[in-house]
Formats: sequence, C-alpha cells, structure tokens
Amino acid sequence: KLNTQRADAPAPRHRRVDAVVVGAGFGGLYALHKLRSLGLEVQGFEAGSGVGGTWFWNRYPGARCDFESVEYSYSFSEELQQEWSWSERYAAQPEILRYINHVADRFDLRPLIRLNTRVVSAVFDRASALWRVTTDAGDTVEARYCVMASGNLSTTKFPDIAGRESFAGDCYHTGQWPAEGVDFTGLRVGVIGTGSSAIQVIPLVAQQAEHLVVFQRTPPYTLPARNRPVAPQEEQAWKRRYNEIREAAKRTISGIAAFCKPTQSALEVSEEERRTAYERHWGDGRTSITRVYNDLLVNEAANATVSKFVQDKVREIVKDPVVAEALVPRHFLGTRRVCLDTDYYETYNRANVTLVDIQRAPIEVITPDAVRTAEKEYPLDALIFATGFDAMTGTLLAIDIRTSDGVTLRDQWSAGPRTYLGLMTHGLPNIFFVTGPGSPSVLTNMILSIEQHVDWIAQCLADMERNGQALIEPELAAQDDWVDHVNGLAAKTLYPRANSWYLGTNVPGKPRVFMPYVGGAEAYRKVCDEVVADGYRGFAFG
Ligand code: N01
Repeated sequence: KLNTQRADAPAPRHRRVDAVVVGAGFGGLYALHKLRSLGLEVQGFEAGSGVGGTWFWNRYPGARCDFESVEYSYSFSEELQQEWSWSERYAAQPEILRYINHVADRFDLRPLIRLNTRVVSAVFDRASALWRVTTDAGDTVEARYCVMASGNLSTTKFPDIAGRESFAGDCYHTGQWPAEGVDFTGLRVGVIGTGSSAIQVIPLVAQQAEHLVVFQRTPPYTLPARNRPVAPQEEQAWKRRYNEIREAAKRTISGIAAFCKPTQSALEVSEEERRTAYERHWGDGRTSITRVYNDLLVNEAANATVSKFVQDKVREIVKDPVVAEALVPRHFLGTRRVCLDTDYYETYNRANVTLVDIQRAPIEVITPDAVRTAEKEYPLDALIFATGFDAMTGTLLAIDIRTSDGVTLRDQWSAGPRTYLGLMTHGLPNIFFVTGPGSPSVLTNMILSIEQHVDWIAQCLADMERNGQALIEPELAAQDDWVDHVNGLAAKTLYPRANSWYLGTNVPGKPRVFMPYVGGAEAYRKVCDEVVADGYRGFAFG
C-alpha cells in the first residue's frame, strides 16, 4: 500500500520560461515566489498531487516537526508570520501541510505549479544556453535557469531483505503514507527501523495494534519533546519578538534561536554542573543537548558525558533491563540525527510491544506472513518500513542532469557530491541546488537554510540580469577548495565516526562522504555573503 499520491497527469505542455523550479515543498514554493518577484517567468513542477514536499508525503501517525513551529516557519513575510497561528509547540504534519497550502494560496503560487508531474531530465544546450527540462507527463520546457528544490529526504529507501516482495499483508513506508490513513486495530504489526520516523510512529501504532514488533538495528538517541499547546500569551510574545528571534537564529550553528551557542568545554566544568545542564536540556524538550558545550561533537571524552547521561535515562525509563540494554545507543550522541519523541521509551513498557535486536540476530527473510530473524519467526499482518531515504543526492541523481556536450551530474558526483557552497556544480551552468550537499542544510533549521539559499540565488540572478550575464558556474578550483574545506571540517568532528545517512552508508554502494557542511548556519551565511561582496568569488560568468 505505497502511496504514489498521483492523479492523472495533465496534458503535456511545451513552453519557454525564464526559470524552472523543481519541487513544491518549502524550498520550491519560496523559490517560485522570490523568482517571480524579480519579474522572471517561472514554471514549477511537483511530482505529488499537492504542494508540501516532505509534509505532503510523510503522513504517518505521529509525524510532526522536531523544531518548534515558531522557528520552523517562513520569515520572509511579516504579514504571514503575524497572521498564522500555530496550535502546538511542535506542529503535527496536518497543521504544517495546512500552513504550506495557506502560503501557496496567500502568495498565489498555484498557477505556477504543474502537479502530478515528475521531472525526469534536464539537459543544458550549450549553443542556446538553455536548459531543456522534460517530465514524465511529456512536458518540455526550456529555461535559462533551473532551481532544484527537490528535497534532501524525498527518495524513500527499502531494505534489501530477501523475500520482501513476497509479504502478503499490507506494507507501508513512512515516507509514502496513504493519505486516507491506516487502521491497525486488531493487527499484528511489524516496524523495521528506529530512526526519527520510527520513533514517532511506534508509540501511536502500539496504542492501536494488537501486537507491535519493532525490528531495531541501531538504537537512536531520542529525547522527550514535551510538546504542548501554544498558549495565547506565548503566541503574542513570539509575534512581538519575531524579528529578534529570526535574527538570533541566524547567529547560531543550528539556525535555531532557542539553541544556545556554546562557549565552554564539557570538560572544564564539574560533573555536577554538567549534570544540571543536561537535566535542564532534557527537561526543555529540545535537541539542543548537543549544543550545551562546544566540544560535544568533536571530543570523545566530552561526548561521553552527554551520551552516558541519555543512556542512563533509557535505563531509568524502560522497566525490563534486557530490553533497556538493547535500547541503549552505543554511538556518540549527535553523530546521527538526535530524535525528539513522545513516549518512545515508555512504549517498550507495554505488554503488546516486542523489541527485536536485529544487530544481534539479523533478519534472514520476509515470508508471506512473517519476518524471520536468525533466532525466531514473527508472524505479522502488516509491515511498516521506516527505513529512511537515499538522502541528499538520491533525488537529484534520479534526474538525468547533463549538458549537450556530455557533462553529467552523475559523473561529476560519482565519488560523492561535489559542489561550490552546496549551490552549484562545476560544468553545469545555471542550475542551482536549494540546500544542496556541501551546505549546512539538514544539520540546521531547514526553513532558515532554504530562505538563505533562495535569497542568495535570487540576488545572484538579479545581478546577472542587471549585468547582462547569461551564464554562471563555479570555477573548478573554487569547488575543489570548498569540497576540501567541507571534508576537512567534518573530519575534525565525531560525525564520520557513526554510520548514517549523512554519510550515505544507509544506501549500499553509495560513496562514503559526509555530505552536509558542519561549520554551522552563521559561518556558512558569512562565507556566502563574502563571496557576493567579493564579486562572486569562485564563480565564472559568461
Ligand atoms: O530514516 P533513518 P527516518 N535492515 O534513515 C533502519 C528527518 N525526519 O525516515 O540505522 C534493518 O533515520 C535504519 O537502521 P540503521 C530526519 O532528518 C525528521 O527515520 O541503518 N534496518 C534506521 O533505524 C531524519 O534523520 C522528522 O542501522 C534498516 C531506520 O531504518 C531523516 O528524516 C521525522 C535497514 C532508518 O532511519 C530520516 O529519518 C522523520 C535494513 N536493511 C524524519 N535499512 C522530524 O522532524 C534501514 N534500516 C521529526
């Protein structure tokens, strides 16, 4: 029961525009708005039957944002942020999707978007300096610029487990959840995976299913979200301070004003002081625990203090000591995405929930009515794959992006993504990646990073139009230096020490490269601004 969320594709269209925007999630919608405001004619394409991107597809029970809504929202329009009200501290998927739809209407973006239409190729013709974009609905659109806002977590991934296709019960992927919802009442349900999606879906499915079996390979670190309704006074206070909050967010590593910018080492304070600080952050309901001290993500001994703190919490909450021990994460906290949950660990105290440690006894086969591990068979009526995405590069590489003289994105990125500033790749002129690999993107508040990238791209296009420049691409040397810088920074941290989708290790055969820029939102913005101030240093124009 995989949701493709597609209606019949509209009749094909052939036209010439100034810019194509691929994707109508947070990134694509803002790009459409911004580019249109420059006076450009823009064509948007969206594979789904509605706008929303991530929030359109990930409709599983419990899906909600793990950044507070006050920060995980657009800042580009004062009217928008004043008129919209968030009902919860961490908005759930339906509310975020309503917000995105409101934005599409409020800024009249729908006429710019072809829904139910997946871009399959983009070929740059050197002679005419135009991109020719084709879709699975048969459209061909020529454009001077392409803006890829196709998402970092938009290509779902299934595990290569023998017999997967033979399962006779209903199968779901959290990232392609049926819009009409699913009723698991009375069913024996299996969940494979224990990442951010799984920790949200598990507590809710456990409340419904007759029995839930969770197949866990790597235990995550997850902290209590402490979600709650937003009180009217709280909302008014936000709304008075919105500009201050947005500006403060820009001056942080994570792009979140509520996250402190650490100045101290974890090792220069007493154990008691550390414990008090960690308790405060555990009580706050944020993932900011990784930012309490400035060396938690670079120093093993410092990290051990915070990792142990959370590990002990797991042992305190989960009653069965064997189950608790299996749930205790072993990697350095923060090197894989830290999750926020509501009752995740508590769910394992329920009588109808079984945790299966597939690190110890791997899944051998999926049969028509069961999942069999090296130790035991688990009969199931339904199976949920919470197995993640071919992150950051998967969606871009699924599109045949090339030039007429044979430069292809797939070749350029064959050993891992290579970009200048995460924005563009050498050899491929006039095509921009919104929050692409080599930018802070998934390590930060995505909305802040999307706005920063789209603003940068829009300014760049406005400058090109004004200066009569038709082409832009990064110089090879600038790109090489940037890639070295991104890799060098990552290598100084603990991030590459854990397998994760940041490194592509969840996809067999994918090059092991740490893809996001770890230097933080503030430092990254400064570099981007300096590049512009320095006459677009590292870019060549034609
Ligand atoms: O995916 P994941 P996700 N056999 O890749 C397991 C964002 N997000 O959809 O770690 C068995 O994190 C895999 O095990 P392992 C957020 O950025 C945000 O949960 O490879 N298991 C892992 O446990 C997040 O990080 C929000 O050992 C297999 C799980 O499947 C990102 O999206 C909510 C397997 C995949 O976890 C992705 O999260 C949801 C196999 N062959 C998502 N293959 C919020 O804002 C994979 N697994 C709240």
